[in-house]
Amino acid sequence: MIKKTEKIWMDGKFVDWDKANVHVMTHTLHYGLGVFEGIRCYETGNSPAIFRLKEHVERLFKSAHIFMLKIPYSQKEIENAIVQTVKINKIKECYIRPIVYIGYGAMGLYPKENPVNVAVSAWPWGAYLGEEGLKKGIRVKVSSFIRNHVNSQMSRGKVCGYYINSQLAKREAISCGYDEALLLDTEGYVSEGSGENVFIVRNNRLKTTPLTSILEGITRDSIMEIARDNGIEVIEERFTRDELYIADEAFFTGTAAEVTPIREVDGRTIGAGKPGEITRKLQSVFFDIAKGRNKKYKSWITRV
Ligand code: PPE
Repeated sequence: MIKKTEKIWMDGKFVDWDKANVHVMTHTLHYGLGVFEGIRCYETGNSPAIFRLKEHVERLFKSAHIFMLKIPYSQKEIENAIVQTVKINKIKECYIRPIVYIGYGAMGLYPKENPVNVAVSAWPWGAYLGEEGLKKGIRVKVSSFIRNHVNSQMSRGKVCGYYINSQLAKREAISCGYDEALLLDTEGYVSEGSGENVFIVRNNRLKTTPLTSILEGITRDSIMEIARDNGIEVIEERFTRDELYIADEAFFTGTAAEVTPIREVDGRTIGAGKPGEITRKLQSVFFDIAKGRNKKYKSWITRV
């Protein structure tokens, strides 16, 4: 169950958590067109800090632009709403979920007059794939469901309806005894997890899927920059599932998943079956930055 906090920002006002309701005829609930973000805030010792706030809000607006949703606020106003939501709830570490949705009005697929509503909630959310997964690695299944074609699931957007495909994949993986699903693209190359980007390490080189059929992950971007700064070569290149099977190391990245090592894929052990050296290094630098312990990347965090 979600851990409740006190207030949720809805269209410019703070509302009690239990009263933050929408009408059952809310358009997005029926048709799935809404855009959202997932952002994390970490305790830094003297204040909570939001990780890459500006980039997340920018992506929210880009998602809305692709789907022709007009957000009735500026990016600055949404950034501010997010900071205030963390502040008012007095939480130190949390996950933040801004959502832009088509509200109550007409039904049907062309809701010209319906309002575009915005809400921001924040609540404590621990390790997405479990504490143990974060430490020891998880078991992944290549899904029988493919990631939707890029001309339907346009990958620069983070859109509510996209996640029905992710849920099919996730349910299948779990019903088969795995922790998470990995989807292939329409041409059979590795694309992304149900809610994560994927990386492999082979011969000390880091490889990740290019931005053709995946969400432009902000954690992915952060990890690539951290790797390069640490002298690790990074390439963005398509790869197949068997290259993943023979990788020395593999891991998922995402706001919720953070940096989660992968120790097994489709019954094949990855590397030594435990988090590899490069994965552990990148994971540790990532948490140091997010938790305000690495001054070099202080522009990535917004103190609350
Ligand atoms: N791919 C997908 C499909 C995806 O949903 C996410 C984030 C990523 C890649 C990584 O993106 P980024 O967070 O910017 O590094 N998934 C979000 C939703 C998770 C959920 O279950 O809800 C997240 O991690 O917040």
